[in-house]
Amino acid sequence: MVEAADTRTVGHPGVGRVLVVIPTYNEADNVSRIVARVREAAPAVEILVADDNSPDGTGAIADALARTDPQVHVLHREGKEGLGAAYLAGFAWARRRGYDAVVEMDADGSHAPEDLPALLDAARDADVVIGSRWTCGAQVLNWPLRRLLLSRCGNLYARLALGMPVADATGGYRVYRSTALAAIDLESVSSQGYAFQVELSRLAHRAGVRIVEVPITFAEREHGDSKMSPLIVAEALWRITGWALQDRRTAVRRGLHGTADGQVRWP
Ligand SMILES: Nc1nc2c(ncn2[C@@H]2O[C@H](COP(=O)(O)OP(=O)(O)OP(=O)(O)O)[C@@H](O)[C@H]2O)c(=O)[nH]1
Ligand SMILES: [Mg+2]
Repeated sequence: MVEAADTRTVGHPGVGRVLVVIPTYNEADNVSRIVARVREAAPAVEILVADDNSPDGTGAIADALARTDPQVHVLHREGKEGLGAAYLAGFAWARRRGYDAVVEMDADGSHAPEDLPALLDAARDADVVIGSRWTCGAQVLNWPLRRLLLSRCGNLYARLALGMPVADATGGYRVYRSTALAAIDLESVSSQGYAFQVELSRLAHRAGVRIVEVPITFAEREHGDSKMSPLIVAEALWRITGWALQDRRTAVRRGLHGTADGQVRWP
């Protein structure tokens, strides 16, 4: 029998030691379930629950899980600062401890841990793997029409405005290898909600790292409340527009030529 410590050292073949960062805010109904599913689906990975002092006691539930499982860790943060800040703290935690790859995963079950082995397999030949809802073979279950439209339109806008060949730039189920995290200037990242995922996609694309998309089965959350708000959508819209304008200004200054489709190719 392989001891837990040995399994942790081995990690995922061809990728190395993997830390799944799960940000939580009021996910008491979900946190035990998602941790158990990850442990079952990918026994060699470790988990970091990054909790923003959830009033519903999610942090204490995560602590109890960590006490009985050496592959589960908890990062307690002082208060709610948004998804982006929680992920940045999780990335820093992972880098200090020398993990070879970090996974982003929601706590609400929308990102199926059963898809994780396929994402990690793809990471053998990529620096960033995006679990994509909008790639051939993906499935989106039980999402209302308005959420489907929001995601499709938001991704279309991000792709055209930023010239990124990424179908699901807002998706939050991802693998970042340490090579990608080292190439991206994480200090410069300031967005919070969906914009955080778009900003990291943009920075990864501009850093020239290898990005691949793998189809996933995405499902609407079954328990707990969404933290999505009109403010998060608005943040994504104004930030994407701001980056697009900034890219064009930079391109003009450097004498780069836009392409026929109005996009800018980075050298
Ligand atoms: N630590 C931390 N986690 C957060 C914060 N806001 C959201 N989260 C977590 O981020 C993940 C995604 O949030 P969701 O509310 O599911 O947002 P969403 O998936 O865009 O929206 P839905 O599709 O409606 O579920 C969940 O695990 C949340 O608990 C925050 O401010 N701090
Ligand atoms: Mg969700």
